[in-house]
Amino acid sequence: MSAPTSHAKLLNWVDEIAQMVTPDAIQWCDGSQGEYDRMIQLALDAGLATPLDPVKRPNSYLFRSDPSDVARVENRTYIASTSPDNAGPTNNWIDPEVLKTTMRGLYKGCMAGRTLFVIPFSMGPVGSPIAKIGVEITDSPYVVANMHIMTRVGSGVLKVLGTDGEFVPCLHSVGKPLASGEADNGVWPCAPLDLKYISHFPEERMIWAYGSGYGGNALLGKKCLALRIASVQARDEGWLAEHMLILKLTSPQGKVRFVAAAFPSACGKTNLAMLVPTIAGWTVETVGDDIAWMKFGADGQLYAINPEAGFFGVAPGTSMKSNPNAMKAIERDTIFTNVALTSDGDVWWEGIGYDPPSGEVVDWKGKSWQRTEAAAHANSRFTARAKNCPAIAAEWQDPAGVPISAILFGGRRPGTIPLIHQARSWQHGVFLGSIVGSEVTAAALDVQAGTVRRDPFAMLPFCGYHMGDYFAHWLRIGETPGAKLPKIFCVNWFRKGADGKFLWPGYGENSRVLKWVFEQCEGTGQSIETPIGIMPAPGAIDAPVGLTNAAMAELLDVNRAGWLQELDDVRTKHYNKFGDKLPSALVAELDALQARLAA
Ligand code: SAT
Ligand code: MN
Repeated sequence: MSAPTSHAKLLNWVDEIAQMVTPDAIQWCDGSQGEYDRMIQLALDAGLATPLDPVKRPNSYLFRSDPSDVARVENRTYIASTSPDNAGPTNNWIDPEVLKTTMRGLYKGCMAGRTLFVIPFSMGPVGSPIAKIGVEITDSPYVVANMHIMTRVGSGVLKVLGTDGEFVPCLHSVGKPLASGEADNGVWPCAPLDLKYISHFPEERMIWAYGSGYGGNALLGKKCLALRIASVQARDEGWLAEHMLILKLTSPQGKVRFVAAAFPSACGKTNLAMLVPTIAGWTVETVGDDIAWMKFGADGQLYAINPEAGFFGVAPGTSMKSNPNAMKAIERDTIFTNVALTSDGDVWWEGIGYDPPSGEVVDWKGKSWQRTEAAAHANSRFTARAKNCPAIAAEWQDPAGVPISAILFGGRRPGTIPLIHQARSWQHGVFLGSIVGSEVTAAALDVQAGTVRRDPFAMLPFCGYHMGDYFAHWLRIGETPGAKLPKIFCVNWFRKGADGKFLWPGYGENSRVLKWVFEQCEGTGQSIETPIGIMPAPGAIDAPVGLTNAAMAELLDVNRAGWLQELDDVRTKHYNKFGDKLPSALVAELDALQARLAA
């Protein structure tokens, strides 16, 4: 098939890669429905996909990955900048030339027996001035189909690229060449863990991934381009590329505020973005559930776009109670990965809100489920189209973005961190973002789930440069002349009581907290000053039905001893890592907070 572009740099790159990886065929993707269907057919033929019941779950498919290839692999994720100082202490640095030599060795002949797909994609509406174009080369039809949902793929993108437009080259291979006559035959193709590489070359704006077919390791527009590479571009160009959902909050009076919120992977961003308020008259609509690109508008406000076109959401725990909008978004046209299959040809997972129908349940490993282990993998996912979500906001594709009034930071914290507190200033807010901690979830393969780790701005696995410089960049953004900055808040839905149970019901009840955020933006909120920042005055947040006054007080308690311990941990185990790249303004915030707590 001849190439549908005359973009010389792109053609040369595809040529050069093809010579290295020696595919059987090359196919340029056009993003059409026919192409999507052909990708699914290839996966069905290879025994890698199962069609779901066409009445219960129209146009939807289940994939089961290899049990070794179920999540991002942080210790195989590299930032290959020329100097280790550009990657910083929180990234795995490797010399770009050394890495290229190693990876060229792996890529050599790696697409034998397979088709090389070229996927031109846009992060953000095609042609929008804030969108960025990437081109992914992959040998995985699963990746092509997922990219169709998660990004804007196709000929329109090539048109925008023209003959010399800028694009981020993204090379991906599952790392499993096929011998002549060999087929996948139901075995998810990937390479062993120690041969997997998720590599970023920030200075060249280039991505090379090898050996994994899963999620953020393989859908290179998402974490690799829209966060790791884009964060470097944002630093250089004066904007923000963040791991944040974007939601539209409308008051009973019809006043609209947009809120962005950063939480680590698998901490409920999708649920918050699609929340159904329990308080009368309020609505939440979704602009994005994972990534926000924010730039200043002429009026000095920060405007955010969601660069994605779909949701790659965590399945377990998603139910009509926790997230009815997600449940509706996945009713059709959805790819499920590593969930369980029921006897009536539908999907099932832990926390879906009902028992599976009688008959055999096939677990995520493809075995008859014996009920001794989870039926769905903890990081099993749905890939769903944003346009199928009933809560999608009218503005979700607005190329101008939406003006952000408030930014929330949060994580899973069983103790110390209250339900909500507000930063006293932008600088204090940057400090709060820089010290976010969260219990580790199943979204990454190689970190111990359950322990609390610092995850500044929820960007620990996604910042493409030195985290100390990233903090400085956030501080600089706050000094932009004429800026009308969003207010910054910290939230914690996950505080536990002495009995080990969650104190706060979460989900739709989080609307009570959003209402206070809205009121603070309007200047009508009732608040008090505390040593840790601004907090709701007693009674300013209505307690959900059934929540005792004592529980509410505990949720909003300033635990001085806990905070002092927290700050000691920040000083000695977190901030100390950044050396002279740690902005002195943040140390000043730490000292001042400690002094206020000790007073
Ligand atoms: O990185 S993924 O896209 O696989 C999901 C996540 O960790 O948020
Ligand atoms: Mn994420």
